[in-house]
Amino acid sequence: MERYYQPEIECAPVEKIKALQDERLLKQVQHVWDNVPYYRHLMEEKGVTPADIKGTQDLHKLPFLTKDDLRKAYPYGLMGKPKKDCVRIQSTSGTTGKRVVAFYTQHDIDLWEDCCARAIMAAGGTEEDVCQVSYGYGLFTGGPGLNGGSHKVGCLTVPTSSGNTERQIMFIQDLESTILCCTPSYAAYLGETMKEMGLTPDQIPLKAGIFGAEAWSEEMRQDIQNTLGIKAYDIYGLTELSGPGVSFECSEQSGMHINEDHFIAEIIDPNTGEVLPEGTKGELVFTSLTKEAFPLLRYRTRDICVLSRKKCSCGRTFIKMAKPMGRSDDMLIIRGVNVFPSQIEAVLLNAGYPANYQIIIDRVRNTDTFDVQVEMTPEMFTDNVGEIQKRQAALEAGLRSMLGISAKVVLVAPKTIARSEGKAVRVIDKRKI
Ligand code: DLL
Repeated sequence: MERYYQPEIECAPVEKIKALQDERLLKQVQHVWDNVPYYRHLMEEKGVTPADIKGTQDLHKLPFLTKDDLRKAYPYGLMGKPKKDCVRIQSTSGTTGKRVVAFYTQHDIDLWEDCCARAIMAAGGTEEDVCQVSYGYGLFTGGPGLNGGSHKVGCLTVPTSSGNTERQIMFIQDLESTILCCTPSYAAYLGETMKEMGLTPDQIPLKAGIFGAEAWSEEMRQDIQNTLGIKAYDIYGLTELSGPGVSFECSEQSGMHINEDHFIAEIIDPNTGEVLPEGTKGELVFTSLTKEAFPLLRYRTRDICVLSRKKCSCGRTFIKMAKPMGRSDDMLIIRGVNVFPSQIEAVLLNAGYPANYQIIIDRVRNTDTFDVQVEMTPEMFTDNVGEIQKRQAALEAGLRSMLGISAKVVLVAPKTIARSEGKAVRVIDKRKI
């Protein structure tokens, strides 16, 4: 039976959701206009005032906000509330330049935790469950968000944070954890380790996993489900918009419902900024409707995906986003061809390899080199050179047909590629451009 945390809104008629969005948008635009001079200035530059925004149909008139704006306004320039009204910050790891620092009032945290509670209940969570939160705690939003959601559902919450794999497994077994929350790459690693310990899926008490914070393929989902003996649910979010729980998967496991009472989603053409019709692939843009302390309007996520309002068997009416196929800034351009790491992952997993790989790109004498290191599983490990070459050639052919360019595949021994306890590092781009 499908379970909901807030069924009155999660399953509301679409017209009711739209009406709520209209009402909240007007309030939010006024709030930003009155309290965020940085964005008011962008609106003035575009010649828009709150009076021009009468509902969601006018959203396209508002200017975009980008990560670059966040950097320029760092740290306090986009706050919608005075510091004295804020109770928390969270922040990104800042691998691509300056960190993003997001602010929260107590009310913002409350709504964020509601969104995470919706995700946990959609994954079957109840107060009977033991929910192990193995996302990092601290500045990263994963741990605090799911921790709050787990409390709201009433699960017994185990805040292990990330890392210390042995201790994670000990708690899963001793406390009989039923729900695991972590990145998909860490879930795969936990699965791999438990398998090595001789544990079969039926000896692992887990029944569901809530995995997100990075792109993962359908093939990787199957892999994790099989090794852990669970149902694996996707969850999406970003620090700028609170953290995990912007959208979440239900029992259908075919895309993530966006919490539309708190966020409006648009898909745009990343090059022109034009709004694209539902069902078209493009860049995801979010407007936060209820956030007080860090109220972002039309924030460009750089995530590439597709929206769909097709009726969902779970009963929820919120629009769904497909698994993001990558970020427009993660997209690699190799020898002029657009390549997403997720495409490479699909080829590898379809051929029976684990999701332990690394893509290494360099430029030698003005030509891009494109190497993919792939780990063999212990079962396929061999030191027969001829056999390895045959397998490498097969993977190279698979990649060529998927991507349209050739890559050099190097098969490496099991456990050679460093495991990640948080987001995996898949790409090493050594080109100096
Ligand atoms: O990763 C928030 C989060 C924590 C989401 C735990 C889910 C679970 P950031 O560190 O700010 O926030 O990174 C946000 O990660 O723009 C996407 O590119 C990527 N991302 C997040 N969830 C998914 C997902 C958190 N389910 C950035 N699939 C986003 C693919 C994801 N990419």
